Amino acid sequence: MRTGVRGKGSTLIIEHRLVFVRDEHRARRIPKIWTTICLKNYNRLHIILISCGDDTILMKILHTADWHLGHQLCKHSRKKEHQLFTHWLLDVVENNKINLLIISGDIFDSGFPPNYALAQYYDFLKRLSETCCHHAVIVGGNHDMPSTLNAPRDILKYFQIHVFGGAESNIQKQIIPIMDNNEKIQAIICAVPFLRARELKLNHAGESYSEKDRSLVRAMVDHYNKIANFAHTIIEQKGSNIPLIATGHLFTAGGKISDTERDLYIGQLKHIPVNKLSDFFDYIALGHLHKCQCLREKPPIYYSGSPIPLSFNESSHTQFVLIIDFDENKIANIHKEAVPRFRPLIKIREHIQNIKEKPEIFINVSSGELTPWLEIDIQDEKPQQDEIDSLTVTFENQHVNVLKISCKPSNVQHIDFQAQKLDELNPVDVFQKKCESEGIFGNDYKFLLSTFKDLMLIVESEQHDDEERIT
Ligand SMILES: [Mn+2]
Repeated sequence: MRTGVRGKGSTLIIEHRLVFVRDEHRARRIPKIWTTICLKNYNRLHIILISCGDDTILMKILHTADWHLGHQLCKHSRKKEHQLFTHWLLDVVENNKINLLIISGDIFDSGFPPNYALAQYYDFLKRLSETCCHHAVIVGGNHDMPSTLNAPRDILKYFQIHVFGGAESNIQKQIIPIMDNNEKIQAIICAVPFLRARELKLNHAGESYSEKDRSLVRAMVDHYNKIANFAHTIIEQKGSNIPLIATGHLFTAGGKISDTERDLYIGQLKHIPVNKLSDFFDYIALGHLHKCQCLREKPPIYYSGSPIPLSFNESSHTQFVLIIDFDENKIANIHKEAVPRFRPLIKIREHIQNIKEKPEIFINVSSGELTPWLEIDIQDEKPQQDEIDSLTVTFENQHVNVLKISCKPSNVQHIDFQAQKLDELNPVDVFQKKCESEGIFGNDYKFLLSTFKDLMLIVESEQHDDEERIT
Protein backbone atom coordinates (compact mmCIF):
# COMPACT_ATOMS: atom_id res chain seq x y z
CA MET A 1 0.00 0.00 0.00
CA ARG A 2 1.36 3.40 -0.96
CA THR A 3 0.23 6.85 0.14
CA GLY A 4 1.66 10.26 -0.69
CA VAL A 5 1.35 13.72 0.77
CA ARG A 6 2.13 16.46 -1.75
CA GLY A 7 3.56 19.77 -0.54
CA LYS A 8 5.18 22.71 -2.28
CA GLY A 9 7.89 21.17 -4.51
CA SER A 10 8.11 17.99 -2.47
CA THR A 11 6.13 14.84 -1.80
CA LEU A 12 6.19 12.57 1.26
CA ILE A 13 5.69 8.95 0.22
CA ILE A 14 4.78 6.27 2.76
CA GLU A 15 4.79 2.69 1.50
CA HIS A 16 3.75 -0.44 3.43
CA ARG A 17 4.64 -3.75 1.80
CA LEU A 18 3.97 -7.29 2.98
CA VAL A 19 7.22 -9.26 2.76
CA PHE A 20 8.13 -12.82 3.74
CA VAL A 21 11.39 -13.32 5.64
CA ARG A 22 13.05 -16.71 6.18
CA ASP A 23 13.70 -17.63 9.83
CA GLU A 24 17.27 -18.38 10.93
CA HIS A 25 16.96 -22.12 10.10
CA ARG A 26 15.42 -21.19 6.72
CA ALA A 27 12.61 -23.57 7.70
CA ARG A 28 9.66 -21.19 7.45
CA ARG A 29 8.67 -17.89 5.96
CA ILE A 30 7.49 -15.22 8.43
CA PRO A 31 5.19 -12.42 7.21
CA LYS A 32 6.33 -8.88 8.10
CA ILE A 33 5.19 -5.38 7.30
CA TRP A 34 8.00 -3.44 5.57
CA THR A 35 7.55 0.34 5.84
CA THR A 36 9.46 2.89 3.78
CA ILE A 37 9.10 6.64 4.19
CA CYS A 38 10.66 8.78 1.45
CA LEU A 39 10.75 12.47 0.73
CA LYS A 40 10.78 13.34 -2.97
CA ASN A 41 12.18 16.83 -3.19
CA TYR A 42 12.38 18.37 -6.71
CA ASN A 43 12.92 14.87 -8.19
CA ARG A 44 15.58 13.90 -5.64
CA LEU A 45 14.52 11.00 -3.43
CA HIS A 46 15.54 10.96 0.26
CA ILE A 47 14.84 7.79 2.24
CA ILE A 48 13.87 8.85 5.73
CA LEU A 49 12.99 5.56 7.41
CA ILE A 50 12.85 1.88 6.66
CA SER A 51 11.36 -0.34 9.31
CA CYS A 52 10.43 -3.97 9.35
CA GLY A 53 7.28 -4.13 11.44
CA ASP A 54 6.95 -3.88 15.21
CA ASP A 55 5.97 -7.54 15.32
CA THR A 56 9.59 -8.70 15.13
CA ILE A 57 10.22 -8.18 18.87
CA LEU A 58 7.85 -10.59 20.52
CA MET A 59 8.64 -10.06 24.14
CA LYS A 60 10.53 -7.73 26.46
CA ILE A 61 11.31 -8.72 30.02
CA LEU A 62 12.51 -6.44 32.80
CA HIS A 63 14.50 -8.24 35.50
CA THR A 64 15.09 -6.65 38.90
CA ALA A 65 15.62 -7.90 42.49
CA ASP A 66 16.61 -7.00 46.05
CA TRP A 67 14.44 -3.93 46.51
CA HIS A 68 14.44 -4.31 50.30
CA LEU A 69 11.37 -2.09 50.77
CA GLY A 70 11.27 -0.91 54.39
CA HIS A 71 15.09 -0.84 54.65
CA GLN A 72 16.75 1.57 57.05
CA LEU A 73 20.32 2.84 56.91
CA CYS A 74 21.59 3.79 60.37
CA LYS A 75 17.95 4.14 61.45
CA HIS A 76 17.13 6.43 58.49
CA SER A 77 14.22 5.34 56.29
CA ARG A 78 14.78 4.68 52.58
CA LYS A 79 11.11 5.37 51.81
CA LYS A 80 11.77 8.40 49.58
CA GLU A 81 14.45 6.61 47.53
CA HIS A 82 12.16 3.63 47.01
CA GLN A 83 9.33 5.96 46.02
CA LEU A 84 11.48 7.68 43.39
CA PHE A 85 12.77 4.30 42.17
CA THR A 86 9.30 2.76 41.68
CA HIS A 87 8.09 5.85 39.78
CA TRP A 88 11.20 5.78 37.60
CA LEU A 89 10.70 2.04 36.97
CA LEU A 90 7.12 2.55 35.76
CA ASP A 91 8.46 5.07 33.20
CA VAL A 92 11.12 2.57 32.08
CA VAL A 93 8.41 -0.11 31.68
CA GLU A 94 6.30 2.21 29.51
CA ASN A 95 9.17 3.64 27.46
CA ASN A 96 10.58 0.20 26.68
CA LYS A 97 7.21 -1.50 26.10
CA ILE A 98 7.96 -4.19 28.68
CA ASN A 99 5.60 -7.20 28.60
CA LEU A 100 6.80 -9.06 31.68
CA LEU A 101 8.36 -7.93 34.97
CA ILE A 102 10.40 -10.35 37.08
CA ILE A 103 11.38 -9.53 40.68
CA SER A 104 13.84 -12.15 41.93
CA GLY A 105 13.41 -11.95 45.69
CA ASP A 106 14.00 -9.67 48.68
CA ILE A 107 11.09 -7.41 47.83
CA PHE A 108 10.97 -6.46 51.50
CA ASP A 109 13.82 -5.98 53.92
CA SER A 110 12.15 -8.02 56.64
CA GLY A 111 9.51 -10.70 57.06
CA PHE A 112 7.19 -8.21 58.73
CA PRO A 113 7.62 -5.02 56.69
CA PRO A 114 6.29 -1.67 57.98
CA ASN A 115 2.87 -0.64 56.67
CA TYR A 116 4.31 2.10 54.45
CA ALA A 117 6.51 -0.50 52.66
CA LEU A 118 3.49 -2.74 52.02
CA ALA A 119 1.59 0.32 50.71
CA GLN A 120 4.51 1.15 48.36
CA TYR A 121 4.48 -2.43 47.02
CA TYR A 122 0.71 -2.50 46.38
CA ASP A 123 0.72 1.00 44.92
CA PHE A 124 3.49 -0.05 42.51
CA LEU A 125 1.63 -3.22 41.44
CA LYS A 126 -1.57 -1.26 40.88
CA ARG A 127 0.25 1.28 38.70
CA LEU A 128 2.08 -1.53 36.87
CA SER A 129 -1.24 -3.13 35.92
CA GLU A 130 -2.19 0.18 34.24
CA THR A 131 0.91 0.11 31.98
CA CYS A 132 1.70 -1.97 28.88
CA CYS A 133 3.20 -4.65 31.17
CA HIS A 134 0.44 -7.20 31.66
CA HIS A 135 2.42 -9.90 33.47
CA ALA A 136 4.63 -10.03 36.55
CA VAL A 137 6.37 -12.89 38.34
CA ILE A 138 7.52 -12.16 41.91
CA VAL A 139 9.45 -14.68 44.01
CA GLY A 140 10.49 -14.52 47.66
CA GLY A 141 14.07 -13.97 48.85
CA ASN A 142 15.75 -14.88 52.11
CA HIS A 143 14.58 -11.58 53.65
CA ASP A 144 10.93 -12.18 52.67
CA MET A 145 8.53 -14.14 54.83
CA PRO A 146 6.75 -16.53 52.41
CA SER A 147 3.38 -16.01 54.14
CA THR A 148 3.68 -12.17 53.93
CA LEU A 149 4.29 -12.32 50.17
CA ASN A 150 1.68 -15.03 49.60
CA ALA A 151 -1.12 -13.31 51.55
CA PRO A 152 -2.49 -11.31 48.55
CA ARG A 153 -1.52 -13.81 45.82
CA ASP A 154 -5.05 -15.04 45.06
CA ILE A 155 -6.27 -11.55 44.26
CA LEU A 156 -3.04 -10.58 42.43
CA LYS A 157 -3.56 -13.54 40.07
CA TYR A 158 -6.49 -11.63 38.53
CA PHE A 159 -3.99 -8.94 37.49
CA GLN A 160 -1.64 -11.58 35.98
CA ILE A 161 0.77 -11.03 38.89
CA HIS A 162 2.14 -14.40 39.99
CA VAL A 163 3.66 -14.54 43.48
CA PHE A 164 5.71 -17.36 45.03
CA GLY A 165 6.79 -16.57 48.60
CA GLY A 166 8.32 -20.03 49.02
CA ALA A 167 8.67 -23.30 47.09
CA GLU A 168 5.39 -25.15 46.43
CA SER A 169 4.92 -28.75 47.55
CA ASN A 170 3.82 -29.48 43.96
CA ILE A 171 6.69 -28.11 41.89
CA GLN A 172 4.55 -27.95 38.72
CA LYS A 173 2.58 -25.07 40.26
CA GLN A 174 5.74 -22.95 39.92
CA ILE A 175 5.55 -23.21 36.09
CA ILE A 176 3.81 -20.15 34.65
CA PRO A 177 2.91 -19.87 30.96
CA ILE A 178 2.88 -16.23 29.81
CA MET A 179 0.17 -15.71 27.18
CA ASP A 180 -0.09 -12.96 24.58
CA ASN A 181 -3.33 -11.18 23.60
CA ASN A 182 -4.20 -14.05 21.23
CA GLU A 183 -3.88 -16.64 24.03
CA LYS A 184 -0.64 -17.91 22.47
CA ILE A 185 2.18 -18.90 24.85
CA GLN A 186 4.98 -16.30 24.66
CA ALA A 187 7.24 -17.77 27.33
CA ILE A 188 7.30 -20.22 30.20
CA ILE A 189 8.58 -19.03 33.56
CA CYS A 190 9.90 -21.45 36.16
CA ALA A 191 9.30 -19.31 39.26
CA VAL A 192 11.85 -20.52 41.82
CA PRO A 193 12.02 -18.52 45.08
CA PHE A 194 14.73 -18.68 47.78
CA LEU A 195 14.81 -22.39 48.70
CA ARG A 196 14.69 -23.37 52.38
CA ALA A 197 15.71 -26.82 53.68
CA ARG A 198 12.28 -27.24 55.25
CA GLU A 199 10.47 -26.63 51.94
CA LEU A 200 12.78 -29.10 50.18
CA LYS A 201 11.80 -31.66 52.84
CA LEU A 202 15.37 -32.24 54.00
CA ASN A 203 15.99 -33.95 57.30
CA HIS A 204 19.38 -32.90 58.62
CA ALA A 205 19.30 -35.05 61.78
CA GLY A 206 22.76 -36.40 62.56
CA GLU A 207 24.48 -34.55 59.72
CA SER A 208 27.54 -32.36 60.21
CA TYR A 209 27.49 -28.73 59.11
CA SER A 210 29.26 -29.40 55.80
CA GLU A 211 27.08 -32.49 55.09
CA LYS A 212 23.99 -30.34 55.64
CA ASP A 213 25.30 -27.75 53.21
CA ARG A 214 26.12 -30.36 50.58
CA SER A 215 22.70 -32.02 50.82
CA LEU A 216 20.98 -28.62 50.58
CA VAL A 217 22.96 -27.72 47.44
CA ARG A 218 22.09 -31.15 45.92
CA ALA A 219 18.39 -30.59 46.71
CA MET A 220 18.48 -27.08 45.20
CA VAL A 221 20.11 -28.36 41.98
CA ASP A 222 17.51 -31.20 41.88
CA HIS A 223 14.71 -28.64 42.24
CA TYR A 224 15.99 -26.70 39.21
CA ASN A 225 16.50 -29.86 37.13
CA LYS A 226 13.04 -31.18 38.01
CA ILE A 227 11.26 -27.96 37.12
CA ALA A 228 13.32 -27.60 33.91
CA ASN A 229 12.35 -31.13 32.84
CA PHE A 230 8.64 -30.54 33.52
CA ALA A 231 8.69 -27.24 31.59
CA HIS A 232 10.68 -28.78 28.75
CA THR A 233 8.04 -31.51 28.39
CA ILE A 234 5.34 -28.84 28.08
CA ILE A 235 7.35 -27.04 25.40
CA GLU A 236 7.91 -30.29 23.47
CA GLN A 237 4.16 -31.03 23.62
CA LYS A 238 3.47 -27.58 22.16
CA GLY A 239 5.97 -28.42 19.43
CA SER A 240 7.45 -24.95 19.28
CA ASN A 241 10.48 -23.07 20.45
CA ILE A 242 9.04 -21.16 23.44
CA PRO A 243 11.60 -19.32 25.63
CA LEU A 244 12.10 -20.94 29.04
CA ILE A 245 13.10 -18.60 31.85
CA ALA A 246 13.94 -19.42 35.46
CA THR A 247 14.19 -17.22 38.53
CA GLY A 248 16.21 -17.76 41.69
CA HIS A 249 17.40 -16.17 44.89
CA LEU A 250 20.64 -17.88 45.72
CA PHE A 251 24.39 -17.59 46.02
CA THR A 252 26.29 -19.03 43.07
CA ALA A 253 29.95 -19.97 43.01
CA GLY A 254 31.82 -17.19 41.20
CA GLY A 255 29.40 -14.40 42.11
CA LYS A 256 31.08 -11.10 43.08
CA ILE A 257 30.07 -9.82 46.51
CA SER A 258 30.44 -6.44 48.15
CA ASP A 259 32.30 -5.86 51.43
CA THR A 260 29.09 -5.85 53.43
CA GLU A 261 27.87 -9.05 51.81
CA ARG A 262 31.22 -10.77 52.41
CA ASP A 263 30.52 -10.99 56.15
CA LEU A 264 27.32 -12.87 55.41
CA TYR A 265 29.00 -15.59 53.38
CA ILE A 266 32.09 -16.34 55.52
CA GLY A 267 32.25 -20.08 56.06
CA GLN A 268 29.15 -20.77 53.97
CA LEU A 269 29.29 -23.55 51.43
CA LYS A 270 25.70 -23.19 50.25
CA HIS A 271 26.51 -21.84 46.82
CA ILE A 272 25.42 -23.52 43.62
CA PRO A 273 27.98 -24.20 40.89
CA VAL A 274 26.73 -22.36 37.78
CA ASN A 275 27.41 -25.37 35.52
CA LYS A 276 24.95 -27.43 37.59
CA LEU A 277 22.02 -25.24 36.49
CA SER A 278 20.13 -26.72 33.56
CA ASP A 279 20.97 -25.62 30.00
CA PHE A 280 17.25 -25.87 29.19
CA PHE A 281 16.76 -22.33 30.53
CA ASP A 282 17.17 -19.56 27.97
CA TYR A 283 17.72 -17.02 30.77
CA ILE A 284 18.08 -17.27 34.55
CA ALA A 285 17.02 -14.13 36.47
CA LEU A 286 18.78 -14.16 39.83
CA GLY A 287 18.59 -12.11 43.00
CA HIS A 288 20.58 -12.19 46.29
CA LEU A 289 23.87 -10.51 45.34
CA HIS A 290 23.47 -6.75 45.27
CA LYS A 291 25.91 -6.04 42.44
CA CYS A 292 24.63 -6.37 38.86
CA GLN A 293 26.64 -9.09 37.11
CA CYS A 294 26.64 -11.69 34.34
CA LEU A 295 27.57 -15.17 35.60
CA ARG A 296 27.35 -16.99 32.28
CA GLU A 297 26.96 -15.63 28.76
CA LYS A 298 25.35 -18.66 27.12
CA PRO A 299 22.70 -19.47 28.08
CA PRO A 300 22.71 -16.25 30.10
CA ILE A 301 22.56 -16.13 33.90
CA TYR A 302 22.40 -12.66 35.46
CA TYR A 303 22.10 -11.02 38.85
CA SER A 304 20.27 -7.71 38.33
CA GLY A 305 21.58 -6.38 41.65
CA SER A 306 19.66 -4.05 43.95
CA PRO A 307 18.21 -0.77 42.60
CA ILE A 308 19.44 1.34 45.54
CA PRO A 309 22.71 0.85 47.47
CA LEU A 310 21.89 -0.83 50.77
CA SER A 311 25.07 0.29 52.53
CA PHE A 312 27.70 2.99 52.11
CA ASN A 313 30.04 0.35 50.67
CA GLU A 314 27.54 -0.56 47.95
CA SER A 315 27.35 3.05 46.80
CA SER A 316 30.62 2.70 44.87
CA HIS A 317 28.95 0.69 42.10
CA THR A 318 26.15 1.72 39.74
CA GLN A 319 22.75 0.09 40.18
CA PHE A 320 20.88 -1.38 37.21
CA VAL A 321 17.74 -3.12 36.03
CA LEU A 322 18.07 -5.53 33.09
CA ILE A 323 15.95 -5.49 29.94
CA ILE A 324 15.91 -8.68 27.88
CA ASP A 325 14.58 -8.53 24.29
CA PHE A 326 13.36 -11.71 22.65
CA ASP A 327 13.14 -11.86 18.87
CA GLU A 328 11.64 -14.96 17.26
CA ASN A 329 11.82 -16.72 20.63
CA LYS A 330 15.56 -16.14 20.97
CA ILE A 331 17.34 -13.55 23.10
CA ALA A 332 18.21 -10.66 20.79
CA ASN A 333 19.67 -8.28 23.32
CA ILE A 334 20.33 -7.83 27.06
CA HIS A 335 20.51 -4.20 28.10
CA LYS A 336 21.60 -2.78 31.47
CA GLU A 337 19.50 0.29 32.33
CA ALA A 338 21.27 2.38 34.98
CA VAL A 339 19.10 3.43 37.92
CA PRO A 340 19.59 7.13 38.79
CA ARG A 341 21.19 7.76 42.19
CA PHE A 342 18.31 9.48 43.94
CA ARG A 343 20.32 10.09 47.10
CA PRO A 344 24.14 10.20 47.03
CA LEU A 345 25.75 8.04 49.73
CA ILE A 346 29.27 9.20 50.53
CA LYS A 347 31.91 7.42 52.57
CA ILE A 348 35.03 9.25 53.74
CA ARG A 349 38.07 7.35 55.09
CA GLU A 350 40.60 10.00 55.99
CA HIS A 351 42.60 11.66 58.78
CA ILE A 352 40.49 14.16 60.68
CA GLN A 353 42.89 17.01 59.96
CA ASN A 354 42.62 16.49 56.17
CA ILE A 355 38.83 16.40 56.36
CA LYS A 356 38.74 19.61 58.41
CA GLU A 357 41.05 21.46 56.00
CA LYS A 358 39.06 20.86 52.84
CA PRO A 359 35.70 19.21 53.62
CA GLU A 360 34.19 20.24 50.27
CA ILE A 361 36.50 18.00 48.17
CA PHE A 362 35.05 14.89 49.86
CA ILE A 363 31.44 15.69 49.02
CA ASN A 364 31.99 16.56 45.39
CA VAL A 365 29.33 14.18 44.00
CA SER A 366 26.78 14.57 41.26
CA SER A 367 23.68 15.62 43.13
CA GLY A 368 20.59 13.46 43.41
CA GLU A 369 17.10 14.66 44.25
CA LEU A 370 17.56 14.00 47.97
CA THR A 371 20.03 15.31 50.57
CA PRO A 372 23.28 13.28 50.48
CA TRP A 373 24.08 11.00 53.41
CA LEU A 374 27.59 10.64 54.76
CA GLU A 375 29.60 8.07 56.70
CA ILE A 376 32.96 9.20 58.10
CA ASP A 377 35.60 6.64 58.99
CA ILE A 378 38.28 8.70 60.77
CA GLN A 379 41.74 7.24 60.23
CA ASP A 380 43.03 8.38 63.62
CA GLU A 381 42.94 6.74 67.00
CA LYS A 382 41.09 8.61 69.74
CA PRO A 383 40.33 12.00 68.10
CA GLN A 384 38.92 14.75 70.33
CA GLN A 385 35.13 14.71 70.81
CA ASP A 386 34.81 18.44 70.01
CA GLU A 387 36.66 17.89 66.71
CA ILE A 388 34.18 15.16 65.82
CA ASP A 389 31.22 17.37 66.73
CA SER A 390 32.58 20.18 64.56
CA LEU A 391 32.77 17.79 61.55
CA THR A 392 29.04 17.11 61.83
CA VAL A 393 28.29 20.85 61.89
CA THR A 394 30.64 21.52 58.93
CA PHE A 395 28.87 18.98 56.72
CA GLU A 396 25.36 19.88 57.87
CA ASN A 397 26.16 23.46 56.77
CA GLN A 398 26.95 22.04 53.31
CA HIS A 399 23.56 20.26 53.21
CA VAL A 400 24.95 16.79 53.81
CA ASN A 401 23.54 14.64 56.63
CA VAL A 402 26.16 12.78 58.67
CA LEU A 403 24.71 9.37 59.55
CA LYS A 404 27.68 7.65 61.12
CA ILE A 405 31.15 8.53 62.44
CA SER A 406 33.65 5.89 63.52
CA CYS A 407 37.38 6.05 64.11
CA LYS A 408 40.36 3.77 63.63
CA PRO A 409 40.39 1.05 66.28
CA SER A 410 43.32 1.37 68.67
CA ASN A 411 46.01 -1.32 68.57
CA VAL A 412 45.12 -2.52 72.03
CA GLN A 413 41.45 -3.20 71.60
CA HIS A 414 38.88 -2.98 68.79
CA ILE A 415 36.52 -0.30 70.05
CA ASP A 416 34.32 1.90 67.89
CA PHE A 417 34.74 5.51 68.93
CA GLN A 418 31.06 6.13 68.75
CA ALA A 419 29.29 3.40 70.66
CA GLN A 420 26.96 1.69 68.23
CA LYS A 421 23.48 0.91 69.37
CA LEU A 422 22.43 -2.72 69.30
CA ASP A 423 19.67 -2.09 66.77
CA GLU A 424 22.19 -0.58 64.30
CA LEU A 425 23.89 -3.98 64.13
CA ASN A 426 22.66 -7.23 62.65
CA PRO A 427 22.97 -10.46 64.69
CA VAL A 428 26.09 -11.54 62.77
CA ASP A 429 27.79 -8.18 63.59
CA VAL A 430 27.00 -8.67 67.29
CA PHE A 431 28.33 -12.24 67.19
CA GLN A 432 31.49 -11.05 65.42
CA LYS A 433 32.10 -8.36 68.06
CA LYS A 434 31.59 -10.88 70.85
CA CYS A 435 34.14 -13.25 69.26
CA GLU A 436 36.62 -10.37 68.85
CA SER A 437 36.26 -9.40 72.49
CA GLU A 438 36.80 -13.04 73.53
CA GLY A 439 39.91 -13.25 71.31
CA ILE A 440 38.43 -15.89 68.96
CA PHE A 441 39.85 -15.61 65.43
CA GLY A 442 40.77 -17.74 62.36
CA ASN A 443 39.30 -21.21 61.87
CA ASP A 444 37.77 -21.28 65.36
CA TYR A 445 35.86 -18.13 64.49
CA LYS A 446 34.72 -19.52 61.12
CA PHE A 447 33.50 -22.73 62.73
CA LEU A 448 31.60 -20.88 65.47
CA LEU A 449 30.12 -18.46 62.93
CA SER A 450 28.80 -21.39 60.84
CA THR A 451 27.14 -22.88 63.91
CA PHE A 452 25.70 -19.49 64.85
CA LYS A 453 24.20 -19.09 61.36
CA ASP A 454 22.66 -22.57 61.60
CA LEU A 455 21.04 -21.54 64.87
CA MET A 456 19.74 -18.37 63.25
CA LEU A 457 18.13 -20.42 60.46
CA ILE A 458 16.45 -22.70 63.01
CA VAL A 459 15.13 -19.69 64.97
CA GLU A 460 13.95 -18.04 61.74
CA SER A 461 12.13 -21.18 60.57
CA GLU A 462 10.52 -21.65 64.00
CA GLN A 463 9.32 -18.04 63.90
CA HIS A 464 7.94 -18.76 60.46
CA ASP A 465 6.15 -21.90 61.73
CA ASP A 466 4.63 -19.93 64.62
CA GLU A 467 3.51 -17.25 62.23
CA GLU A 468 1.91 -19.84 59.91
CA ARG A 469 0.07 -21.40 62.85
CA ILE A 470 -1.38 -17.99 63.71
CA THR A 471 -2.56 -17.21 60.16
MN1 LIG B 1 19.05 -8.96 49.21
